[in-house]
Amino acid sequence: MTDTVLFDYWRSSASYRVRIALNMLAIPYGSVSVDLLSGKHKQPEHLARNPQGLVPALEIDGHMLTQSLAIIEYLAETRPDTTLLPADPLGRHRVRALSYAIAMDIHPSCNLGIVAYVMQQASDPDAARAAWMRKFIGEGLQAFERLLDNAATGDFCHGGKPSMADLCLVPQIYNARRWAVDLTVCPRTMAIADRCAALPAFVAAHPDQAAPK
Ligand SMILES: N[C@@H](CCC(=O)N[C@@H](CS)C(=O)NCC(=O)O)C(=O)O
Repeated sequence: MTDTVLFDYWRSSASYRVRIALNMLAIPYGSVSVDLLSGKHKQPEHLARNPQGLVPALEIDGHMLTQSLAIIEYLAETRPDTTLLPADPLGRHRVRALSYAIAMDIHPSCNLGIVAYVMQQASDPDAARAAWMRKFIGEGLQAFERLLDNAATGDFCHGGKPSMADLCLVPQIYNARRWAVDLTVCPRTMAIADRCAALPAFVAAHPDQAAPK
């Protein structure tokens, strides 16, 4: 079996999702940090891994994979006994819908390149960035809270085991805290996020563990 290498950045939510998945599946992997702040993700070396110029990219099973949710689904399909996606179609739909609510609706509007552009247009860039983050993460998480008001929600976003949706939620909450988003209005979401955050696979994937020493 080829070595598994994750090309990531410690604060990247999308990378954090994949780190949790690899830990949950006990897949040993090495990490290569791609420094977003100095633009390493736009250099030819990283574009050869991911032509989009984004992290993460995962080298696994002799392939270079991109897109965190597609990577997680690949892992769910190729590794036995995962709880990342439920066995039933309706359950899979729900886990994907919850995951997309974060990964496709909240996360892209708060990405580095987007926010850098917002800052360029503003007379007070730092204040504009903070207001932008609070608005889009706050509104998105309030919608997520409403989605969790569902009989299929259990100790975790879907039922009693962590799934891909929880892997999306925890990094988004890390990001929300970074920007001082009001999370008191999302009690259901926070109870699940706190429960996940205590699990070893999530602890080991935390940005504090992945930060360059
Ligand atoms: N949909 C992609 C998103 C990847 C993504 O946006 N990664 C961010 C870090 S979380 C990034 O590389 N940002 C660099 C930039 O915006 O220039 C995925 O889930 O993998």
